[in-house]
Amino acid sequence: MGDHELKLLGMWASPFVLRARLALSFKGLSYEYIEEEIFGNKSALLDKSNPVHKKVPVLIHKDKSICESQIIVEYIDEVFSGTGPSLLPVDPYDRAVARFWAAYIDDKLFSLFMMMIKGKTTEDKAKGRRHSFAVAETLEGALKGCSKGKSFFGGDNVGFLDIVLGGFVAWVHTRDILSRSKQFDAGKTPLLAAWLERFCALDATKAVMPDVEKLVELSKMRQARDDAAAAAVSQSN
Ligand SMILES: N[C@@H](CCC(=O)N[C@@H](CS)C(=O)NCC(=O)O)C(=O)O
Repeated sequence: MGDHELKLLGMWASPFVLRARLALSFKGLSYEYIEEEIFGNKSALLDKSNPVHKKVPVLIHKDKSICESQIIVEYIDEVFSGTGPSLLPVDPYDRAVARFWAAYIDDKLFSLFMMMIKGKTTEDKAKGRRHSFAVAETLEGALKGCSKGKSFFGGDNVGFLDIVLGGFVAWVHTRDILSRSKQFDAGKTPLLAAWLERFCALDATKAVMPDVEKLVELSKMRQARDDAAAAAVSQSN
């Protein structure tokens, strides 16, 4: 469990779990990782630790559970303020701006990802992808403003927003492979494209990044399953 009595309930492919893992990795904190079977057999520990949503990630710190990925990242930053780099900006206004963009990422980027993956028709999926390019352009402006010309949303170092967006990078690569295009295109969003490369090259990121080939396989499997279910429905009508 490491020196800090930390456990993380997770699922390897989850972008939200990746956020918690990134925060722990950048802080240099050790913890016990427990893989959950979220699509079938949720453990009694998960039910007990997140009775409201029964979702991962859940961080368990000295037997107290903390739910919701953004809240977990903030908690880690506050409780372990003396360990590793500081993640949230120091200035209250900069913190407010970071939280605004974090909410935007969850609200817009995540729902468009779901639309690209789970859209009922090819047109729905294409629409999701088109809208996600518009969201990337908005995030390009956010990166420009927050980084103040430096390498990361957090400035010279990775901060809260880098981790919030960073949770999605493995899925960005996965969608890029499946769609044979670039979500963060160097021509349209050069700052974001450079950020993606820089962020993925960091050791603390590499240490916790899920295997993109496995994510591609998982996506193909889910697609085949959804296609079979849709075909069965249309045959029964
Ligand atoms: N808003 C939550 C979202 C967490 C979430 O959606 N987790 C998914 C895995 S990606 C989950 O546990 N799903 C299980 C379920 O829906 O029953 C967060 O930021 O932590």
